[in-house]
Amino acid sequence: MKPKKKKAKDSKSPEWVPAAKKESGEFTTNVMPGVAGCHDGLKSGEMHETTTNKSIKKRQPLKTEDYVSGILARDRTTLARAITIIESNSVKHQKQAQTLLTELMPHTGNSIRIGITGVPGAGKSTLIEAFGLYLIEQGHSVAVLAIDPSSSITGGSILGDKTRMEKLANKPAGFIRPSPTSGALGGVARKTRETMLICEAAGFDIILVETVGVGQSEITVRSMVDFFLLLQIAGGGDELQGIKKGVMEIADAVLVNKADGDNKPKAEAAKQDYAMALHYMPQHTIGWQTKAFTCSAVTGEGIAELWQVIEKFKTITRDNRTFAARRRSQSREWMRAMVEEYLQSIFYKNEAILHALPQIENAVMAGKMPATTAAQKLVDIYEKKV
Ligand SMILES: Nc1nc2c(ncn2[C@@H]2O[C@H](COP(=O)(O)OP(=O)(O)OP(=O)(O)O)[C@@H](O)[C@H]2O)c(=O)[nH]1
Ligand SMILES: [Mg+2]
Repeated sequence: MKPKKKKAKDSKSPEWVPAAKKESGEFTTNVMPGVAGCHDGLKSGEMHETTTNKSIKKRQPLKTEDYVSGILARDRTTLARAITIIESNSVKHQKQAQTLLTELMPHTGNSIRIGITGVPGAGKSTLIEAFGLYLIEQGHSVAVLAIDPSSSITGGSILGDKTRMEKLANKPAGFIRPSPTSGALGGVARKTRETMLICEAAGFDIILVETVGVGQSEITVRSMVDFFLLLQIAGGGDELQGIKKGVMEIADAVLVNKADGDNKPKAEAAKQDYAMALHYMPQHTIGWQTKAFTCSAVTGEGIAELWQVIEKFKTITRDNRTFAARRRSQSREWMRAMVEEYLQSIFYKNEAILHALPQIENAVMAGKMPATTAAQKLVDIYEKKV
């Protein structure tokens, strides 16, 4: 027999109970008073950290001086938050980012900036992880940034890279920041350049910038690094992949990856082909002859040699002053590119231009007005000459 249910002390009967059960009070349903505090029995003041309003509150933005001191103290959280400010499109954040960069300028520049490009699947991320870990072992600190034109559309390789470079990401001397995801290449490039500067201020002495080899992004990365590495693979059907696109002409080294296992002889043969092709190409960096090498990002063979090549490059270009001269001209070109971008954006937002543009454009497209005349007309409208 079931034990009789005792009526709970503070319970009340429901509004209706069967008459027969009313007296005994053994009806199964009783109305209980609400739980004081939380469902887990804690008083309301003792709730878990994760459920308090405090934790879902927006993080307070830091003052510029706090960003500066945090970055100079090599605090990664502050660094990551500062990058978020740099990547933000809000006018307020952009202003703060510029003040921050100005403050940090004296602490930037003490690194070697290395660009790495190659067709999708060439092994860039795998190489960066192996190379980054090697460099950390040698006592360096390594920041990895990416300019990935495909990620803004698919978001795909961001996730991939984070898992592919897991070991490097977990090292205190390693820092990985995926490509900023919004905007045109110009905008992404600005953010990556500025991120590079604050990583330098945070003490990273080696900056690796990865880009997937799909055209314009390679030129963009070349324009922000000291050393440009083209990663190739053998047996991709098109042995001399870089030649057609002219990427080899802007490279400081060509590295044939995946030189391991059965693929080793093929990789060696590809290296010879590249060496031959490079022989006929003009020097890209004064005093430096671009050469071809092989490596395996998986076995690690050739990784130490790659660093030797880069160190040699650094010594030669520092001695002949190409290193500093290139950085100076890169800064000037960058500034000019920013001016162009800004002027273009205010031009096309101008009301008079917005008004006149469709008609003039149609006339050009219909072959009724020469493009040069049309451009001049638009500029005259902008300058209020007509
Ligand atoms: N055998 C061999 N496989 C490699 C080597 N390096 C990379 N791989 C493999 O090649 C594939 C692509 O490598 P990733 O490092 O993702 O190539 P990626 O160039 O970064 O590719 P995207 O970011 O998509 O452009 C992966 O499956 C790697 O494991 C290598 O040296 N040897
Ligand atoms: Mg990759």
